Amino acid sequence: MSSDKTLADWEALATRELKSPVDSLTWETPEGIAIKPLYTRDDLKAIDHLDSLPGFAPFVRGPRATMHAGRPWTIRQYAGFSTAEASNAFYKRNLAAGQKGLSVAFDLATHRGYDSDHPRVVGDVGKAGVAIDSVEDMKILFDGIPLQDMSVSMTMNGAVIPILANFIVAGEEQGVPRAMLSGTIQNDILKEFMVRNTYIYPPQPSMRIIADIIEYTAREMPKFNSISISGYHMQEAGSTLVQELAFTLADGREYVRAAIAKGLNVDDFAGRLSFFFAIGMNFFMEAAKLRAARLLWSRIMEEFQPKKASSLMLRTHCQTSGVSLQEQDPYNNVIRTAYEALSAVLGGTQSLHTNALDEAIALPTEFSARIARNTQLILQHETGVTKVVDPLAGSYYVESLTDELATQAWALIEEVEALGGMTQAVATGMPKRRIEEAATRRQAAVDRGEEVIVGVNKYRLENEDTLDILDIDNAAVRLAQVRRIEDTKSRRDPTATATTLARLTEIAHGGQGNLLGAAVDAARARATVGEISDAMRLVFGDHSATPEVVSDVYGTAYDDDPEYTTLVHRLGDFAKSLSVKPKIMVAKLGQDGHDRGAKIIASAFGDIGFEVLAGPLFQTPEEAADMAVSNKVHVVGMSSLAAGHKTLAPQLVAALKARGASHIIVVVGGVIPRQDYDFLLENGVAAVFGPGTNVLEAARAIVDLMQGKLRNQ
Ligand code: MLC
Ligand code: 5AD
Repeated sequence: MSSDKTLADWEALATRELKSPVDSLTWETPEGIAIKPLYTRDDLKAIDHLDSLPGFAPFVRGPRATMHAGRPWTIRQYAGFSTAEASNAFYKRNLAAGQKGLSVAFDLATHRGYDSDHPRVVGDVGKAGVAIDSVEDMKILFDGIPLQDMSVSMTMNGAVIPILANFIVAGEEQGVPRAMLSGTIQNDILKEFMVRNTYIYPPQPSMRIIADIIEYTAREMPKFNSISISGYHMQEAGSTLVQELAFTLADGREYVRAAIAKGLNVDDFAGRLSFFFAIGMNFFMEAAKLRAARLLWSRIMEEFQPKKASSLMLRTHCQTSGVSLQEQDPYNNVIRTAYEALSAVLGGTQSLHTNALDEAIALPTEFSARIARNTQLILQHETGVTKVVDPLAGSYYVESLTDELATQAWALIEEVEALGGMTQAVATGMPKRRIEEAATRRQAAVDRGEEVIVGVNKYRLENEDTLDILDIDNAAVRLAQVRRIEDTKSRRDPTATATTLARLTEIAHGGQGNLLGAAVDAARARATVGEISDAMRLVFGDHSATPEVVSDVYGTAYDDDPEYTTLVHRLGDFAKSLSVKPKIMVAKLGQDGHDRGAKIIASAFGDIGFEVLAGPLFQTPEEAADMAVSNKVHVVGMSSLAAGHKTLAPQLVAALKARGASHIIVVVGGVIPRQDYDFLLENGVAAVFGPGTNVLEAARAIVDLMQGKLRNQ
């Protein structure tokens, strides 16, 4: 029966039901998209992608004709910790239990091109991922895993040349020629400068490295995806979905231009570009985002006039959102991850990682990894979602969202173009600033309870059980790695190592040849990751960034909130009594580049009335102590998200003491398991602020500490 009711009839009925105008139900998302309570056929009128079919450009409905019905997405869990031996055993168990593809997480020392015996990485070895120093480690990592059959993703951007070279040689020594290797290397440096921060060299040589890798893989490794253009980390850093979409696709366009500038034909490499997005809690919007991404990418690629349809195709990996997961009531994370996974699947992902429930505090354990993996296995085998292609197509709401996201992202992509493309835009700091503003705004919304997080700012438990978590003995891993480095160096032919490294430096200088090609020779000659990185450092130098802090975002969100105002006044009075503004240094130690938390704290504390000194990334404890002392700060807030806190915080306390500066209060914030609080407090740390901390409460606690301590002096 067709209805004779009109939209006006519905509006009248809805207004009566609501007892206020229907517009009051419109939800403004962080993207600035107005979500109406009802979508109808009318909303589809202006949308022109509705008739497209899966497998055909512009691929809104998916890159493959049969999508998950023909082949389900790859269950690809990102993992790696401590040594190559331990990670290899973990991979084998996961594969036996239903995982389909591998995805390697390297430790931060490796990311930044340092061998495990380097003094700057004492707190980082084996912590956030597996330590890899040479081919010998890489061979152990894949021992018993046939590389001709297994697709391997490697998340590596800074030390991408030595790591890919080591992988190629490990394959070779397993008897698998490089042409048969399948997998993906992340190799996406632009987002590192924006959000993830595991860069080594400045932007220009970094872009050259990418072009060299695309060239090498296009010629020699036809089954290997040369890049994984990543928006994931932008969302983790606090971006909106429009920003994630726009900046990622703009990055992709920049890489295509770099490869073409190197003389490559677009059809020779475009089919092996791949993407990577985060999937957060805005369920329909996230699925729509993947559809919009495919639509826009094919539009961007049309500009390069490819002949092959596959050159227009966006294929992507997705990971459920780490930042959406919480320390409090952690089993809720299983539920969040399951919704996010379903959204990624409905959006048509090719490959998926589901986060573990202990995400907010540690790396997965055997148990949490099993639940995370089973979340995908159950989706694939029990729910029927794989049986049909793009089931959300035709939904008034999802199609409207797809269109709206595409329109908004396109406008931002045009803004980037007007700045001269993404490399230029990154140099102006625009994308990073926009993301940091969005992150700070979001934090204020959570702190104010406007955005509900169950178990954190609403329905919080009175007592939390402690969770068993993975704890890595960083010192033992480091010792084992140092021994293997010594052993590898003692067995190699020093002339071959030196010659191949010199050749790499020469190519970096502008000599003929491909950086990756030369690095493969060096890796074969057992040059280490650090040595290969240094051979290029000699020419390229190190990139260093001065941290910028956004202001007036957090404070503005509080407007004239009484609690906020009270704190601001209290701080003001305290400043008068001290005759200076209370001064806090926000420090990032070791190779941990995750700076979302540090940036939010710096920005919010500045608004509240602290004088904030933002330390640079990658300081040693001694460097941070020097900076704190010479700037006469009252407090050092160390932000730790990569598990180095147990090594680095006591070192910072000791370094301050050695400089006669024990009066400086040390607090630690970030991903700190409850199990570690006592250890830190016993080792000179005055307070610990774990995940889910309300920024205003942290500020209040720090003022308490300062007033207590400084009054007594
Ligand atoms: C797929 N195939 C089909 C099909 N679907 N064939 C017939 N019918 C269908 N319906 C074919 C494909 O063409 C392909 O073959 C093969 O099956 C595999 O499918 P795929 O879709 O290409 O999947 P996969 O191999 O898993 O590749 C997915 C990818 C890739 C293209 C997105 O780049 C990838 O795996 N990325 C993972 C990235 C990742 O794990 N990153 C972790 C980041 S963690 P052929 O021959 O065409 O190849 C991180 C965190 C941090 O970054 O910060 O540390
Ligand atoms: N093992 C498993 N997952 C990891 N992540 C980061 N490092 C590891 C690791 N070694 C995941 C977390 C994090 C995201 C960047 O990747 O989910 O949020």
